[in-house]
Order: sequence, then structure tokens, then C-alpha cells
Amino acid sequence: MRKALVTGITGQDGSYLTELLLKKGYEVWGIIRRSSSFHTGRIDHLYKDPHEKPRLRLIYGDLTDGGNLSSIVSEIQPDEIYNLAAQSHVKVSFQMPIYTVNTDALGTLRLLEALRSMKRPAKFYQASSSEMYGKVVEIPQTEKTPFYPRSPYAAAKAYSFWQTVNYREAYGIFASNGILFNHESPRRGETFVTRKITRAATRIKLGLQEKLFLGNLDARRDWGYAGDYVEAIWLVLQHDKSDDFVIATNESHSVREFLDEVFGYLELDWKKYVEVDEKYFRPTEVDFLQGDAGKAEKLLGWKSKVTFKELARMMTDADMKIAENEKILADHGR
Ligand code: NAP
Ligand code: F7E
Repeated sequence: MRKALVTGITGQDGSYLTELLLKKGYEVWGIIRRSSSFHTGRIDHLYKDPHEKPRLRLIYGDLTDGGNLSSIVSEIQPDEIYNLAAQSHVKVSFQMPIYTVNTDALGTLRLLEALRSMKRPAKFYQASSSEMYGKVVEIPQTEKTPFYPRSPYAAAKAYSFWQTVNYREAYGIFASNGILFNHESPRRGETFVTRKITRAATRIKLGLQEKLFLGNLDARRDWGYAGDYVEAIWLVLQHDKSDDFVIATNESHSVREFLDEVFGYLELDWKKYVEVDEKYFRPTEVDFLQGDAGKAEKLLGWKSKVTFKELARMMTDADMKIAENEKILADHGR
């Protein structure tokens, strides 16, 4: 039975990837942070049968603690390590640059060092990001497009990208980067723009909320579905050699277009409800992203499946269920 170690298992991608790995028969170890409240909501459903010997195991750890990562890696001896943990919010990275770099840049290095001391080093996947392209120098962006990071988050991810390449070249470790463009789902964190919109629009539809405050509506992103993208993550480590891959839909849409899709689906005019609040602007913005996933299609046989419209509707349907429950509680004065 193959053993995978997943950092960031409680996050959006960690939960979908764990589902996929369990389905493929892996034993999965997930690193979780100690918290004063429960935060395993995205993976709780994976403990289906309490009598079955669990193939999913959680262990406390943190990317800021190198000693802890070394002992986890040497105790578990995984075959594959998926490094998905990060302070992943771009705007927050301007407010917490040192913490973001400690986790997203040095955290990767700590994990790579832990891996390097293994007798038979595990294969390593690094969650690299389209944010590294930042102020883009060409359209669409490929594996060959130079980076121009525009935030502490993006600069930290660029550092981790190059450390991953360097461990591959210096030590012959199977270390690969997936350069993933934005991917969303009903499990997306509620402060990212797509989920913020689907949560608010469904609540507005049911009379639970009046306004939605957003930042830059002109920003364009290449948005795909997280469920599709974790298949690419797994395929990156199954390829015959370690390499770097862009994972994207090859389409770019604005925040305005996402508003059109979601509010239009709910038969609402978003212009009546949305207000721009400068508090959501970033000191430096990434205006336009569009990825070319041609290499992943050719070498991994991977292609994005869920369309922009399907994604918007899937997220709206899921958030409508949450809003309906909130409405029942509100109507009963709870
Ligand atoms: P997410 O939902 O924000 O999840 C982040 C995960 O990292 C959570 O499990 C979080 O744990 C964990 N984490 C944060 N700081 C940590 C630390 N210091 N030590 C250990 N764990 C820590 O992110 P996501 O959307 O799933 O993204 C997964 C990865 O892909 C991230 O590295 C992100 O930067 C990268 N990425 C995401 C996208 C995208 O569009 N989603 C695109 C490109 C790259 P808690 O639950 O305790 O907070
Ligand atoms: O912003 C604009 C905002 O925060 C998208 C992370 O997963 O993907 C994500 O980073 C765009 C930006 O995602 C609001 O200015 C307008 O231009 O949803 P987001 P992101 O910054 O692209 C990349 C690939 C990652 O790697 C990251 O980890 O939408 N925008 N109004 C807003 N954004 C937010 N969050 N909130 C607003 O109110």
C-alpha cells in the first residue's frame, strides 16, 4: 500500500486530494495544526466506517517547525509528499508578510530538508501558483514564462518553486511543481472572491443579506474546478520523471463575468447589490491571468473538464443549500 503525506489536508485542495488518494488505495497521513476549535470540517466525511482500519491518519505539525517535520517524515517514511500547506490568501500576505514567507517559502525548504535525509527520498509535489506570473510578461502563461511576483505570497511561492527545482537538480530528488491557476469549489474558503460572491448572492436571494462589498471587479483570472485539479496534482507525481507543469483551463474571465453568471443564474441584477470598497484593493494587483496547460495535456493526459459556467452554478447550488438552512434558523429566531 502506497503511503502519502499531505500538508494542508484541512484546506480545499487537501480535502479533494485525500478523497482521490483514498479511492486509489493509498494510506494517507495528513498534517494538521493545533487549533482551539475543530477545523477538520472538509475531511470529516472521509471517516465513513468507524470499524474499518483507518487509512486516513492525522498528525499534528506545522510548516514553521522544522524539527517536527523531520520527525514526521522519518516516522512515516512516505512514498509521496504533497506540500499543499500555505498561508494562501494574497491580500493577507501584505498584512502578514513575514509569517507568509516563513510558511510558504521557508516551510517548503524545511520539508525538502526533511525529505533529503530519508534513505529513500519520497517523491515531492510543490503547490506552486499562477500568482508567480503576477504582472504577466506574455499571454498565455506557460512553464517557460518568466515570473514577476506582485505580493509577499507570490514572492514566497517563487522561492519555493526554485527550491523544488534545485533539490531535483542538486540531489536527484523526484521533486515537481504544479503551477496551478485559480481553482474553486463549494469547499473554497469564504474570503476568496468566487466563494464570497456565491455565498452573498444566495443569501441576498433569500433576504438574509442586503449588500456585497468587493474590490477590483476588472481583475481577470483563469478559474477551474478544484476536483479536476487534484487529479492533475496526482498525475504530476506519477509521471516518469520530475518536471514542472502549468494546470489551467486556458480561459480568462473577469470578476464582473463571475458576478454575471452567479446573479444571472439566480435571476438577480448584481449592480443593485454590489458596492466597491477600496479596503479590498491590493497594493499591487495581478490584472490578468490565463494559463496554457498544453504540456500537461500532452505529457500527463490531463485536461480541465468543468466549465466556467458549470463551476459558477455548482458553487451557487451548494451555497443555496447553506443559505436555506440559515434561513430556517433565522425564521425560528436562532
Ligand atoms: P487553503 O484552503 O487556504 O488551505 C491551506 C492549508 O494549509 C490549510 O489546511 C491550512 O491549515 C494549512 N496551513 C496554513 N498554514 C500552515 C502552517 N504554517 N503549517 C501547516 N499547515 C498550514 O488552500 P488551497 O486553496 O487548498 O490551496 C492549496 C495549496 O495550493 C496552497 O499552497 C495554495 O497556496 C496553493 N495554490 C492554490 C490555488 C487555488 O486557486 N486554490 C492556486 C495555486 C496554488 P488550517 O486549516 O489549519 O488553516
Ligand atoms: O482574488 C479580486 C482580487 O482572493 C481574485 C489563491 O488561491 O489564487 C488565489 O489568489 C481576484 C483578485 O484569489 C475581491 O483583487 C475583487 O484580483 O479570489 P482571490 P487570488 O488572489 O487570485 C491563486 C492562484 C493562489 O495561488 C492563491 O493561493 O479577485 N477581488 N474583490 C477580490 N478578491 C477577494 N479575495 N475579495 C474581494 O472582495
